[in-house]
Amino acid sequence: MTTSDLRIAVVGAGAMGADHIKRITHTITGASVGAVVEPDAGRRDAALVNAPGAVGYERLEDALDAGTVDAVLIATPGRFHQPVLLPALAAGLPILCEKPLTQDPETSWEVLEAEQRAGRPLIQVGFMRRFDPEYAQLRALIAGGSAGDLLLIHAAHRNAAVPDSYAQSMLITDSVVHEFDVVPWLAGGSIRSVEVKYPKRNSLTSERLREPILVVMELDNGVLVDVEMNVSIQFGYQVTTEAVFEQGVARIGQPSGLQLWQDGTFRIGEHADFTTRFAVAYDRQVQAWVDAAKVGAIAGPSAWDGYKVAVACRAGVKALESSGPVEVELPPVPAFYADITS
Ligand code: ISE
Repeated sequence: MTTSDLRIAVVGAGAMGADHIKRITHTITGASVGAVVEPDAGRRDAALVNAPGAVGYERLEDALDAGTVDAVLIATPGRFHQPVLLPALAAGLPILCEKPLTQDPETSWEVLEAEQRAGRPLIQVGFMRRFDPEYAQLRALIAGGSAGDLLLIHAAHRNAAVPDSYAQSMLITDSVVHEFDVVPWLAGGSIRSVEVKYPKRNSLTSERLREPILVVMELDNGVLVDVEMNVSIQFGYQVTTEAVFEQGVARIGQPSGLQLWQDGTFRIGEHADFTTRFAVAYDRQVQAWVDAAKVGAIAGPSAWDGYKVAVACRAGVKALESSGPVEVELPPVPAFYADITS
């Protein structure tokens, strides 16, 4: 820690919070963990081992009262985001909020209002895929037009398994939520409608789930996107994208690393989960946020981006239960966000 370090309160010390704590302590520069806010004492103590000098709290308000926090990283489950966002905004602190911004458009809108009262953009939403080098390359290819216009995208989002707490609606709100952010960022335009189709059910999935699902998004620039969302694929974690242009095809997210030919077979490793698949993206995201926070800015998806995704998620959840496309209707972007929207 140096005196110019941004002192971060990490709120939530579950898998993602613990991962960010290690990242802040060991990988990125210019920041340190000043507080770990977690009601579960066991988790809090385990997380504090990787946060030398940090103090543990049960509530964010107590950490804020101590006056030793410069910024807040929110890594609680999504349903707790709003109650943490509001005091952090009232304290005028920079915030990195894991996805989703909140659970629904109404509470996300309340967060937008609170941020506007704070007077400047304070929230960056943790849609980390925007910081993945291959996603950035694909975005540049699309924008540059060297392969012609983008026509359609095939995406696959595959998890080996999900925890017992994962409900059917979370196929959209916890998983496809990433595509709802990253696809418009890649392809330009915004989502006009969302449709969900059900292929044959995977008999290995949990009884409470009906999946995989195929999500079809129509963008207002004519680009069509299909996402295979799969949360019991068993073999590992895989997020791939194939973009089809007028004059070519581009792919990202292919397995990389050691390739092995042996005993008449060819093998290459695959990720087990998102913490390794997107490790570089998470590192770059948190570093960019820290650097920007120090100069009073954000460096990634804004709260307005989070709001737009909340609206798309509402349509997506409705589409899980209906046939045909569900429209996505957004209000006009508030002036406050007009210049920082992606
Ligand atoms: C998880 O919460 C994530 O955010 C991962 O990136 C996603 O792939 C996974 O499906 C979600 O459950």
